[in-house]
Amino acid sequence: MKVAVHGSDCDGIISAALVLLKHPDAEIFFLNNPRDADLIGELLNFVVDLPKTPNCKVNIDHHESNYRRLAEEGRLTDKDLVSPSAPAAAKLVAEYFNLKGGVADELVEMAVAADTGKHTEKTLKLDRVIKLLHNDDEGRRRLAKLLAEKGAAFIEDEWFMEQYAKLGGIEELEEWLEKVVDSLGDVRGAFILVDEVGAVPHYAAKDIAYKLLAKGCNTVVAVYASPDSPGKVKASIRVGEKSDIDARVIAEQLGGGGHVKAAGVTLEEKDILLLLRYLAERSPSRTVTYLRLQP
Ligand SMILES: [Mn+2]
Repeated sequence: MKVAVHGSDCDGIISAALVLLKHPDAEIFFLNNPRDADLIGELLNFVVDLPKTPNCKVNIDHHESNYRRLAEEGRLTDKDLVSPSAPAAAKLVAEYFNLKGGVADELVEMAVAADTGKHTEKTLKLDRVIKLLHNDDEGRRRLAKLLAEKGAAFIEDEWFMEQYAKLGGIEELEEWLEKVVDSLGDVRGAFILVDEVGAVPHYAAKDIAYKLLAKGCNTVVAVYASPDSPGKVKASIRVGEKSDIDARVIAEQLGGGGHVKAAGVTLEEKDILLLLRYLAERSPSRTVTYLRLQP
């Protein structure tokens, strides 16, 4: 049993955990970049939360872009479970393997929260550790196994707490971000792009976005450097609950992708200006705020 999952976010790792519930000995490939899915030379039983590869038997995914491409190219078969209306790939994995109740439900709930812009303190912690382990496949497998065993109680696991402690300085960072957000005053309905390059580590890059959304922002974009894309920057687009902005459409304008409430794109730093313009075009006040965090 060989399975490829998206390796750098909650939904992907939780999907791996659900696969392990059903097939504890499955070999899992963790991919940071969805585009790498094509490069795996081996025959894969399942490709999850990633675009369908020519070498896969079953594709389980919820990305609109993947669905559209597969439909256009006639590559979708009745073995696949590709449903853009699903809030998380993990939900489809649970459905596929008929995993219900207990740990499986807890896992699906966390994946849905993460992929629909409703991160909780718990899923944010999980997300940070996933980012910390971004090139450590053994660590990611251990994390997926831990999730399969303990569900939402992963947070009290000793090994998990050890990993979390490696993040170092995260409390001070959170305090600073909290202060920055408070200093902005009323941000209800605002469109804000936060330039965190060099100032906030990649594993905490989206935190300020969630803090701003909680204060009523319409759309927040966090721009940061990531070890996954040297020489470029990543932009994570997050959209508030009541907003009718589609994060995916904005990301796709620049070659990225994702979902309605959460999408992302990798950019040349100079293209931040372009992104600012696309945001201003959609903003009812016709403005976007550029917020630079200085290290
Ligand atoms: Mn997903």
